[in-house]
Amino acid sequence: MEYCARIGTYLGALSTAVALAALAACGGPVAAPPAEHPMSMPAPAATAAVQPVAASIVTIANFAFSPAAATVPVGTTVTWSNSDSAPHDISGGPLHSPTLNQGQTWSYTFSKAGTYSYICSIHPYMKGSVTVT
Ligand SMILES: [Cu+2]
Repeated sequence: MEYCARIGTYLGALSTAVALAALAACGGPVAAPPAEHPMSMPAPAATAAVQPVAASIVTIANFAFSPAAATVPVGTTVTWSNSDSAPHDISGGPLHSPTLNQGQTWSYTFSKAGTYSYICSIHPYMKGSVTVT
């Protein structure tokens, strides 16, 4: 097992998955993975952070809000504009727009700081947020 232990040490610098695979191949007990292994793999797309964009106009196009994460100062009126031929709305928390057809807009004035998450209730996979600071 000395060989295997040495291999494990060398592989410690590599990804946890590779190190564990090598150790498992030796037939020995599999060590617990390190608590942290920074940069070992890219973040999954599902949890990738959306970069907030300072914007008071949110365009709805191709079944997505753009920017998906907008930031505005308190007191800003944000306007959503639907460019799609499909109808969309803005729904979440205090945000309750009517259905917007192509070319229609809807505005909401944010008077309190906070993060406001919303969806299109017609297409709930469409997600957006406005962070008011
Ligand atoms: Cu929609």
